[in-house]
Amino acid sequence: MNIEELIELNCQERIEDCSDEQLYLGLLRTVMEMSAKKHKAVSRKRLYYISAEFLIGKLLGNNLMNLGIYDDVKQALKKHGRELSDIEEFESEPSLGNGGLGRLAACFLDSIATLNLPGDGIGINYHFGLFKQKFCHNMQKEEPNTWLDSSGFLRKQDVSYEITFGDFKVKSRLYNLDVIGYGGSCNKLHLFDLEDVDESLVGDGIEFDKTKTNKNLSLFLYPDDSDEDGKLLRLYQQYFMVSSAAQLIIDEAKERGSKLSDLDEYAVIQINDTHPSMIIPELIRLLVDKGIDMDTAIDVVTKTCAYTNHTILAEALEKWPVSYIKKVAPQLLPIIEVLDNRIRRKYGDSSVYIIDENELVNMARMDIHYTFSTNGVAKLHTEILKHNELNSFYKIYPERFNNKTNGITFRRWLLYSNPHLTSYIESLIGDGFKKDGRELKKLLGYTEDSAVLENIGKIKKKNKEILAEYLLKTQGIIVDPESIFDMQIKRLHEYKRQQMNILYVIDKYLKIKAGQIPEHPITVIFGAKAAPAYTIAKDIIHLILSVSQLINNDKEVSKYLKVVMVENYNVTLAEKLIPACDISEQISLASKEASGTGNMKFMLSGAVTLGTEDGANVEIHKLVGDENIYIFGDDSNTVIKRYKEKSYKPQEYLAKNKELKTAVDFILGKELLQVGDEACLKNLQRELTGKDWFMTFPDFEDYKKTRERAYKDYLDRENWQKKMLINIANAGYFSSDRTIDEYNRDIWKL
Ligand code: 26Q
Repeated sequence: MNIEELIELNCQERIEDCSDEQLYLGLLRTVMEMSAKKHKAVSRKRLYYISAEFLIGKLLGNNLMNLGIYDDVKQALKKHGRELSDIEEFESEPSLGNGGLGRLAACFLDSIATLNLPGDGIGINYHFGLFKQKFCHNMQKEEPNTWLDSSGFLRKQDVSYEITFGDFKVKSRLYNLDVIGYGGSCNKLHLFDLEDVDESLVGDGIEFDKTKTNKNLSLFLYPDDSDEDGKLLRLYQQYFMVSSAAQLIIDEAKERGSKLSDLDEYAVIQINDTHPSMIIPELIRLLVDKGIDMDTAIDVVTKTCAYTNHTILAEALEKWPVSYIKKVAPQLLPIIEVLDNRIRRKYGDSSVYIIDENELVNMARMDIHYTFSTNGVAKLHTEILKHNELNSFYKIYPERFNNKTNGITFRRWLLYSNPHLTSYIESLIGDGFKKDGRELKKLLGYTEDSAVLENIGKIKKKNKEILAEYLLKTQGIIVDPESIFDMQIKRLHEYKRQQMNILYVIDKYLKIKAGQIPEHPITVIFGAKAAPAYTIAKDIIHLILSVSQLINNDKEVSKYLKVVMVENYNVTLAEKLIPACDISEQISLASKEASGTGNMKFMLSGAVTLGTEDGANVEIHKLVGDENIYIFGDDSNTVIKRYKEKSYKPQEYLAKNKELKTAVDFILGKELLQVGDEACLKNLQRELTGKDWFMTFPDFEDYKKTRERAYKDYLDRENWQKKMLINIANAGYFSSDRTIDEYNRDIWKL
C-alpha cells in the first residue's frame, strides 16, 4: 500500500473530501500504527528519566519526520490540493514544561530513542500545563491552555497506583506517549494523571481551587507559588509523581527478574533537577517495606540514582520545610531523618546537612549524598558548582561530579524546522549529519566558496520571508525581511536581562530621533513568558510592549527600527523564529545561565551569537573563535567577586554614564507614560536604579559597542555569510545525540 492509500484508509475518505480535522486524525492513526510496529529497545537494565517537565512540542510533524515519511506525506497531500502545514496547525501544543529544563528533557527522549537505548521518560500529565499568554493593554494576561482536547497521541493504560498522602489517598493513572526515534527504536513517555481529576475546579483565567488537592493535582504545571496553598500543592504534585514512578520502576524491574536488593542492575534513574528528588526516600521506603534492610536499601538506591543540577540561582534551589513534608508525605520524614543523621555523624560541617538549621530539607544536598553522580549542564556551570556553589560537596565526593554539556535534537531543530537549510547541507555533504552532528564539520570546506555563501544567505532570507508571512497571518505583526532580525526569545527572568536589551533599544530610538540613522534597518524581536507571580518580570514585558507601541507608531523611527514581542512564545513559535534569525541575543549575567540551549538552536540555523561568557556560550565561543561570535561584558569571576564583596552600586554607573542615565530616565518620561502604566514602570525603574541585582549597568557600555560592531559587520554580506557557515559547521558538538552518548558512557552504562 502506498502512503496515499494508507492515509485514505485511515481517514476513511478521499483526501480531497476530508476536513483538516479528519486528515489530522487519519495521520495520527497512521503514525500510531507505524510506531506500534517499531521495536522497543530492551535490555536487563533500563533508564528512567524522571522530570516534572517535558516540553515536547507538537507531535505530528516530528513523528512523521522521525518515521522518515514527512516528505512523502507532504507530497501525497499536495497532490490532492492539501497542505500538511495546515493540518499541523490543527494540533495544539502540549504545554508540559516552562522552558529550558523541560525542552532539554524532550530533546533527550528523542536522542535516547534514536540511539536505540532502553529508556523512558516519567512525568505528570498536566491538563492545562503552562498558561497561554495574551497581551492586553501592554500587559501579560494568563489563560489556561486546553491542549488535551485535541491530543490523540496519549494512550490510557491499564496501570494505576495508590498514592498515600498525609491526610488522604488518591489513585494515579498511567498514560503513555510513543517516543519515536529517528530510524531507531520506539520508547515511552509515561505521564501520570490523577484518576479523579476535576477540570471544573478551574475558574477565571488560571485561577482554581487550590485546596481541593485530591481533585486538582494534575490540572496545572507549577501553579502560582505566591501563597501557601500553591507551594504545598507543588509538593503534593512532586510526591504524586515520584510515588507513581517508584512503583512503576519497581514493578518493571521485578518483571525483568530483579530481586530489588539488586535494583541498580535493572534500573538507572536520572533525576532532572530537584523536583523529583523525593524518589530517593520513596524508593528506600518501598524497598524496606518489601523486607530489605535499611542499609542495603540506602546503598542500592544510591547506586540506582543520578542527579542533574540545572541552576546556581539560590532562589531556585528547592528547600522544603519539614512541616510541609510531614503534611504531604509523613512516611518519608523518618527516612529523610535517617539519611540526614548519617551525614551528621560522618561530617561535622553543617553546610552539608540535609535538614538545615531552619528546619528546611535541602533537596540538592540529599541528591548529592544519595546518588552516585552529580552533573552540571555546561563546562563553566560544572566548574562553578565544583569550586563555588557546591564546593563542600565536591571535596567529599570529587569522583561523583561530572559535566554533561547540553544538546539539542537536530531532528526537530534542523530537519523539521529548517528544511531548506537541511536539504542544502545534504546537497553539499550528504545526509550523515542527521544522525552524526559532527559531520557538519565538512561544511568548513566551503568557507571560501562564494556561491555556497550566497546560497546560505538566500536560505536565511527565504526563512525571514516565511516568518514575516507567518507573523502577519497569526499575530497581525508586520516585519520587513530586508531588515536585520535580532532576537531574544526565552523565559523572562531578570538574570537573562531582557531589560538590558530594551534599554539598548531605547538608546537607539533616542539616537535616531537625534538624527543618527542606522546603516541598515533593524527588527528587534522578543518572545517571553513571565511566571504569573513574578512582578518585575511582568513589568519588563510591559516596558517592552510599551516601547514597541511607541516606536512602531513613530513614522520617522520605524523605517529604521522596529520592536516586536510575539504573543505566547512556545516551541511552535521557536521553530518558526529561529531559522529566520540573524543575531542571537544570549546576554545573561555571566555565571547565572547554567547552559542555555536556545543559543545552540540559533547557531545551528546560522545565526551569530551576541553574548556574555556564560553557560554554553563559552563553548560556542571556543568552537567558532573570536571572529564568529560577539562576546561582551564582565566574566563570571568578576561577577562572583562583585557579589561576594557586595560592592556593586548601580548609582555609580548612572552618575558616570550619561546615555545610560537618559535611557533609564526615559522609562518614566512623558512619551512612554502616554502608552504605559505609571505604577509598573515606576516599580521597574526603582528596581533598576536601587538594586539592579543582575548588574545590567556595568555591562551596558560594552553591550552597546559590541552590538553596534555586529550591525556594522552585517553590512559586509559575504563575510557575514561566512560567519553563518562557520557557526553551522561547528554546531555538531551540540547535538543531544552527543550529550546522551556521554550520559550513557559515564553514568547509565546501558
Ligand atoms: C524551583 C523551586 C520551586 C518552584 C519552582 C522551581 C523551578 C521550576 C523550574 C526551578 C527551576 C525550573 C526550571 C529551570 C530551568 O529551566 N533551567 C534551565 O535548564 C536548562 C537545561 O539544562 C539550561 O540550559 C538553562 O540554563 C537553565 O536555566
